[in-house]
Amino acid sequence: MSETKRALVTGITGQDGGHLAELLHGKGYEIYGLIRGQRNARKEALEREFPYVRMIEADLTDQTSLINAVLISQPHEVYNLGAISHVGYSFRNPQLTSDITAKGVLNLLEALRVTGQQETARFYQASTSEMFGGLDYNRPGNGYSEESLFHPRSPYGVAKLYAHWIARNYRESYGMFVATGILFNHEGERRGLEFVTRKITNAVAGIHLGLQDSVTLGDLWPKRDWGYAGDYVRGMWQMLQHDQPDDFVLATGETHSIEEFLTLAFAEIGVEDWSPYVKQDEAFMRPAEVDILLGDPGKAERVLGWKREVDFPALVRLMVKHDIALRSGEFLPGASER
Ligand code: NAP
Ligand code: F7E
Repeated sequence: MSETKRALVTGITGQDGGHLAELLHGKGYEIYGLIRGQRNARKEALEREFPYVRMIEADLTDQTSLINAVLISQPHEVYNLGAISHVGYSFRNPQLTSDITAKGVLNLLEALRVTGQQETARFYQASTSEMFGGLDYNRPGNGYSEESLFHPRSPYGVAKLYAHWIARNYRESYGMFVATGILFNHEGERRGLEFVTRKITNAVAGIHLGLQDSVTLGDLWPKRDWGYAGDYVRGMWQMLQHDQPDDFVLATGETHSIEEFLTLAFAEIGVEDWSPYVKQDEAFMRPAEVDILLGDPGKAERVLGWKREVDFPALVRLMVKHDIALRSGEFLPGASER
């Protein structure tokens, strides 16, 4: 009988962590999730939703706690999803971003190395399309690939580029099985309310239910390659099952503006002209913007057999429907616990 696989997941309380926990549980893994802070607001929700996840108190900035996490979990697979992941926040908190999103990766790789687990544990690093930056000169017509030039445009993007290269460096230096997934934007029911797609679908639901009048956003022209998070965590897992550690882009190969997202989201509640409901405020604009992101997932499709299942209209629809159902509960007693 084969040994049960053990996975250690950082960022288990985040969007991708939730989807990944479900996927790994379905595959029979023993799952260990990092939980930080002396009173993490998401801990109880996590315990309720994923009773099978074994939580380990640790923080990506605390080397000792990471060594402890590795010793407790003895992982076959490590998924490093933990990060300051909000681009706007990273401009306001650049040093914290670099401590967690950049150096935190080094801390985790070192925890594996000093505990002698670099040979048995396969490592997934959550890299990002924000490393490309979307400027004219490095923008290929058919989308960014694993070979494209990097030019990050935010403290987040810069921190992720360090993380990407230190992860690759451990693969080259110590022969570790380190895979990097260069993931384009992926969204869904678990997306944080601070990201534009969920901010919109949450507001559309609120407007539909008479709970709010409008939503205030930043720039509406930027374009993103938006996919569904459930499809993307499947790709992460596939990268760690492949016979060679490698770098893979996951994307849809389509790009859409925020205006297009607004149009589809409001259409779900029967509103054709969304302009009366959308305000703009400079507070939500960034010192440097990434104008357009478009990815080429050809390598992941060919080598891993990865394929996204949810397209752009289906993504918007599922998010609006989910938020209408969720916010309908605001009328009920106990709704403030949401
Ligand atoms: P998310 O929802 O923002 O989750 C981030 C996670 O990081 C949370 O669980 C958070 O825990 C954890 N974290 C923050 N600081 C930490 C620290 N000091 N120590 C340990 N954990 C810490 O992000 P996501 O959308 O799931 O994304 C997962 C990963 O993929 C991130 O690394 C992100 O940068 C990257 N990525 C995301 C996308 C996307 O479109 N979603 C695309 C490309 C790459 P708390 O609950 O304690 O705050
Ligand atoms: O912004 C614009 C904003 O914050 C998308 C992260 O998961 O994907 C994500 O980063 C666009 C930007 O995502 C608002 O200026 C307008 O042009 O939803 P976002 P992001 O910055 O693309 C990448 C791949 C990651 O790796 C990141 O971790 O929308 N925008 N108005 C707004 N954005 C926000 N958040 N809020 C607004 O009100």
